[in-house]
Amino acid sequence: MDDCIFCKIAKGQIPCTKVYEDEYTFAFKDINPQAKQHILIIPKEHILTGLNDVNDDNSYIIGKLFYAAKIVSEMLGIDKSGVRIINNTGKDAHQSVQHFHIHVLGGEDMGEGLV
Ligand code: DGP
Repeated sequence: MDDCIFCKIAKGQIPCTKVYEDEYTFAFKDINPQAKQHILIIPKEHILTGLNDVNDDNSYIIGKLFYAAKIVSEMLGIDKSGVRIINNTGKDAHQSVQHFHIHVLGGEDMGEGLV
């Protein structure tokens, strides 16, 4: 996807604070952090836009993203204290970037609001 900001980040065409990458995933700090630690984890390839695109063939990528979230949480030392993982899909969730991503938040008590 030529005009996708997250594709450009994963390809190194737009600078970011990279935290981790493997064969399938790329993780970097959110530009507008909502917690002390706020990492975005994306598939390197633009396979999915949102949850509505997930199917039997591509659902393995969700597991890869969560596995990367576990590794990143350990790297940042927030795995023991707890993390919150969020995916925004669509208008009501205010998804702003149409390249599937999960938010990994932690490093502080995030309260009981929003699940
Ligand atoms: P969402 O609302 O789930 O689509 O969240 C998209 C997130 O992406 C939002 O928290 C801000 C972040 N973001 C948008 N553009 C950039 C960027 O250029 N660099 C970084 N690091 N994060 C970005």
